[in-house]
Amino acid sequence: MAILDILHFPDPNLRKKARPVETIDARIKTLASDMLETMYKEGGIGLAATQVNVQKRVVVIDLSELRNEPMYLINPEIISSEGVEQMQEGCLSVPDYYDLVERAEKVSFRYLNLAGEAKEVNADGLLAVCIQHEIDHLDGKLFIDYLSPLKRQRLRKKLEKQDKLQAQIL
Ligand code: GNR
Ligand code: NI
Repeated sequence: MAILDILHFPDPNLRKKARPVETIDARIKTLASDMLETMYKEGGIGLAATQVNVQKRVVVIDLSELRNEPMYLINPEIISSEGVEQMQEGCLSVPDYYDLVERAEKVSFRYLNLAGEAKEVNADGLLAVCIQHEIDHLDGKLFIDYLSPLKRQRLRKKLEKQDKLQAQIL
């Protein structure tokens, strides 16, 4: 088990598109469990491999209060979506910033679990938002891409400054 470093916007690696997993081998299982541990430590509800600088289509999610209902999603895909809903979003790659994003209200998605079994889920509410947010990461997209260029520019400046200061301390 290991805690992984999470990339912060505007790191260009967050813009890379992740490749599908071909074989769910020991390396993928280690990656997924390290991602889960990292997500728990940072207090997130989801994490995409892109955020830990691995360009593979692997996502972990846990929406439970007790942090004991992990979902490991390999090659997740949205099959269909309906409706529109706004929700306040945050992202571990955009620390300390929250804003409203409009997304599909309900989605059906499929994925492989760590045993390689195909699963299909109909989701609404937080799970629907989270899976859309995580698949966006795998495609190099961030929730702040849905905001105005001005807001994004301000955030870029703030986070660049913050991460530069952090680098001096470390
Ligand atoms: O922890 C997270 N919370 C969250 C809240 C609303 C919408 C999406 C999310 S995902 C985020 C963790 C993260 O950055 N996942 O990529
Ligand atoms: Ni995120």
